[in-house]
Amino acid sequence: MARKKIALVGAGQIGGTLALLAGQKEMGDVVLFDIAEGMPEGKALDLAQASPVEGFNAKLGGGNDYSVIAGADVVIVTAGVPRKPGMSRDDLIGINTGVVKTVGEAIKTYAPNAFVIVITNPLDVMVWVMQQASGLPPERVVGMAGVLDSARFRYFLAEEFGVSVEDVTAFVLGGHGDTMVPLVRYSTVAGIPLPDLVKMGWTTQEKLDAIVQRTRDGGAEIVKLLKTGSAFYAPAASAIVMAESYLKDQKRVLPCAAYLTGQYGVSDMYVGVPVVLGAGGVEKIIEIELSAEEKAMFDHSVDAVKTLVDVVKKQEAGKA
Ligand code: A3D
Repeated sequence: MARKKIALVGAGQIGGTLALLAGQKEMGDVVLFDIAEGMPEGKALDLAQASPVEGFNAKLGGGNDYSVIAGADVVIVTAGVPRKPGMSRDDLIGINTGVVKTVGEAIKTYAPNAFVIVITNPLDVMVWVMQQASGLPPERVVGMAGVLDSARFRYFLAEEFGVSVEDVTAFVLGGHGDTMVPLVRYSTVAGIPLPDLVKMGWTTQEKLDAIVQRTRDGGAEIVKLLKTGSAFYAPAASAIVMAESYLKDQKRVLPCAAYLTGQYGVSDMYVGVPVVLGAGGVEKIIEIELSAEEKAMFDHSVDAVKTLVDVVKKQEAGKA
């Protein structure tokens, strides 16, 4: 059986880490595309030279011509610019919309059968732009944010409770940004919901509220420390889990930015919701019942995404 092909569009901090992880996990052959001359080839060669040491079999290559992504089974998109300290994700919309549109058109030409995972910010809008530009069916175009946001939540909770990260599950809904909605009643330590753990005296409501806020600000905390860019190890690991679920038809239940057609009262937009990811891409969108307070937070988050989608629509109308 031929190896799968994973194309990484954008070979920067996240793209390079994606290539390493995809190689180490033997998910398939990897190609890196970037506009920076020599850089994707350089990273591919460096990683290929790590393969005998690490003991993985994967062909790695790269280039500045979109034809390198031809026939890819999975395309992960990080092309664009990341945040600098003091910038919000939304500040990136002007530059990154044009970049993602170009990438979408290239995917339409060279890899129309791929499963596409978008990481470029502002996430929920960029994945919408990608679907429009590529014309791929919405179930094969998703955005990575929820896996990362819930991983941050899980890590902070595991630290607070002094337990393994593996035994903490977390549930995050809504857009990727300051309005994301961490759902505490669906987040657990070994199946025990967080509100019960407060009742049991394992933590306090104040501490839990602080962790929720730290999760919302998780990206900004890292931007502030790094000074020259944004997080890349955990974002790459999160997208790899999504790619693996698709390639191996694992049917994992993961929070992803998915195209909604009426679920949660939202239409024609990408927002973070739990989905089943398998060989068919987004095979099912899981719609849970929200309390009035949760629904209000979710709607606020959706409004924030909608405002940005409208900005893009206006930009495009201005160009027409
Ligand atoms: P960085 O290391 O700058 O890599 C981006 C790469 O894109 C660079 O190598 C650029 O040369 C390349 N690039 C720029 N324009 C184009 C183009 N037109 N075509 C192809 N490649 C191009 O950034 P990064 O890897 O740290 O981050 C990439 C993106 O991910 C940014 O938009 C971040 O904001 C975003 N990000 C999202 C999350 C989410 O959770 C959604 C988390 C972290 C970062």
